[in-house]
Amino acid sequence: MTDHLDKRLLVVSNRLPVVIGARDGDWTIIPGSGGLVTALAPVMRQRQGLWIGWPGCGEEAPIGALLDRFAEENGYSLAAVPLSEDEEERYYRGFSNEALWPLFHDLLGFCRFSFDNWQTYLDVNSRFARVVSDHAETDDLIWVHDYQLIGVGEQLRALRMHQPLAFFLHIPFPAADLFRRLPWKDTLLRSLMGYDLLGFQTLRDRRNFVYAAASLLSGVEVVRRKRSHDLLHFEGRTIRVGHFPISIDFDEFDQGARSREVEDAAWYLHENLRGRQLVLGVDRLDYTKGIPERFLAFERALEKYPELLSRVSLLQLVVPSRTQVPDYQNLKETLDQMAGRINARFSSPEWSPIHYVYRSLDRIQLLARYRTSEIALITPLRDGMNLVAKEYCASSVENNGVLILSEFAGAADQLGKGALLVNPYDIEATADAIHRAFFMEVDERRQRMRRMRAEIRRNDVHHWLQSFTRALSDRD
Ligand code: GDG
Repeated sequence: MTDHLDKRLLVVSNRLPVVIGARDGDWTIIPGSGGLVTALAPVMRQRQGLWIGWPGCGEEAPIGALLDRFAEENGYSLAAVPLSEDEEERYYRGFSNEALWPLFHDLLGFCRFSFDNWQTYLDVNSRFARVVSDHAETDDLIWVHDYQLIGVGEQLRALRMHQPLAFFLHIPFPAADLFRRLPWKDTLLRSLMGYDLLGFQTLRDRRNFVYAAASLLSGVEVVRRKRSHDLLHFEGRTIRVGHFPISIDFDEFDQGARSREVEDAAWYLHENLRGRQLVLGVDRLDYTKGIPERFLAFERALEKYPELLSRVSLLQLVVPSRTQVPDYQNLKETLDQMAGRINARFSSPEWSPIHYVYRSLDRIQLLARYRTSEIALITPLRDGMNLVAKEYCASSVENNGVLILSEFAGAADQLGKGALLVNPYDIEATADAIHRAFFMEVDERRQRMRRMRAEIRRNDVHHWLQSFTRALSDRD
């Protein structure tokens, strides 16, 4: 049996884990933030890994020199796959974000299926595969990430690469009946079957995929179903399919939230609240995150339970995202209007119900808000996992936060016993959950939060990484 745990890791993702910029005429390259970078960076360092992706900057940047500098400073290497503006438009904004993203989040109405975009998606996926084959060594473990790069595995096989090929999907996999609507469903399924290991976020995603593959692609045979994984046979190969819920570095959030800087920032926030409870929402600007529905539920709570007036505010942080895509621009306008309308309806001279902030906060300010908010309202219409929910719990160091969580977030599988689960389309029930959370006794808050924190501590991101890489070595 080969032990994949010692192999060099070659990670492939749409974006490299860096931010490249220019300051006062000097180019800078710094590690990006986000769960995946935090999770993978230590392992990449330990195994002198290689990360391949689009650098996210134009050709004017001295990319070679910047990547060398990054490798020296961070202990693992990067290789860039450049994209032209047209490719960025068609492969990334077009096919990935206007076809696969909404389809995989069950939002067929947002889908735009364009044959030209699909062709560019395939071309860019082959380009990624060629860069991988130029850099890969015989003993590498190749790990491709997410919906933008589904086709890379099959292309690598066509290039006769014999290394183990693994893929992890960060977003949900839809039910077969929905997936069937994709005009290129066969090719996409066949591409997924090009990997040796397929990882999904939840058991539901894994089942959706296995059912779609077995029912829509001829020649797929399910040879074993176990609790931990399924084995499929296709064209003489065996494909292992598992679910590996991604997580966060619990200790980092727990310790970060206890730090002096966060404590000071949290104290300052608290002083300004004058005894009011804070309900927190944190999301990338995205129509899958259910922000308009959340505003309506909060409005309904104020209408239905007047005892909440002046005693609770919703702080909604929205991080700008995909700003070039029209649906995202429309959503921004909708949110501006809704927040304005609700505030005009309920505000008093010393209180406004919704504080809507459209920008990214630094980590200390984010953790301070996690720590201070008595309630988190995280209600995506559909979400692969939702790391914000886990970050909120890990930062709730006084054990007294209440998490209201959508039952359609992958995180509901792990946090369902401690959170108040809601259907985000059910405005009435979400309003009731806000009321219940507001009046929840301290003992119940503590009991629920302790459960969730214990779960995240046990199943943290290091555990996720280990179980995924271990699954590649198992042969049963
Ligand atoms: C995709 C899937 C899956 C947010 N605001 C600020 C900020 N953030 C950080 C959070 C968190 C991240 O952004 C958002 O992660 P999510 O998991 O919630 O959502 P997606 O971006 O949609 O991620 C998702 C994930 O991939 C991993 O597999 O869970 O389902 O859609 O880490 O902390 N960070 C800072 N300032 C902010 O204002 N610094």
